[in-house]
Amino acid sequence: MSTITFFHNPMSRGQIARWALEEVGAEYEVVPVAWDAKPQALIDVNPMGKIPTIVHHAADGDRTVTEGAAICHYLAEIHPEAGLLPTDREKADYFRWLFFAAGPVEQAVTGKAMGFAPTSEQEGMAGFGNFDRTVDTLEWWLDSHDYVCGDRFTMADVYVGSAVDWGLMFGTLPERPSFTAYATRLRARRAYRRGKELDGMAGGAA
Ligand SMILES: N[C@@H](CCC(=O)N[C@@H](CS)C(=O)NCC(=O)O)C(=O)O
Repeated sequence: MSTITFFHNPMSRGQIARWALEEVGAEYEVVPVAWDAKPQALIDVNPMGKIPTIVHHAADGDRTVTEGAAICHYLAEIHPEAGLLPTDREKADYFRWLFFAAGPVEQAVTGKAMGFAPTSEQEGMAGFGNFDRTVDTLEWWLDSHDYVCGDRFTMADVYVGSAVDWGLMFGTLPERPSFTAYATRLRARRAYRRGKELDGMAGGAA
């Protein structure tokens, strides 16, 4: 049995986990998930039935991880040799932007794509404030940082970078020079390209 079981559908956020798995050189087995016939083994470990979901077959038992951002960080933790964990100095930036992408960016982009926007009275309660505030804040950071933690690629870039990459590809994020430059740097990575090839997405469509 492989060390990791990866429940996956290439037309999904599963691509984020695929890229992370390739970055750390994990040994994993893919269980394909059709939306209209989800395997019971997926539902048993994740009643949400969502992708990505991984099960790590550790020496002391199985460990399930869901949520793309958590999977990225977990993989960096169990593969420290890949060098994608933050140093002490980098931790603040790493966790700040990893959670910013999983929270405000995800909410802002999903809301906009589905036609929801908070009124000005609701903005204080909405974690992302509004779409423009969230996007401008991400741009503010990437204007002066090549990667989330500065000049070095870390696992946070797989998740934050996927948000930017997908946003530009689907037009759910506006074109900004720092977004385009960041996505270009990430798309040149060997593990990114390998993941897209394995998912049959090497042409760029997600
Ligand atoms: N909060 C999850 C979201 C995962 C998610 O929504 N995945 C979608 C595909 S992109 C899914 O599995 N949809 C199938 C369904 O909801 O039945 C994460 O961050 O990983």
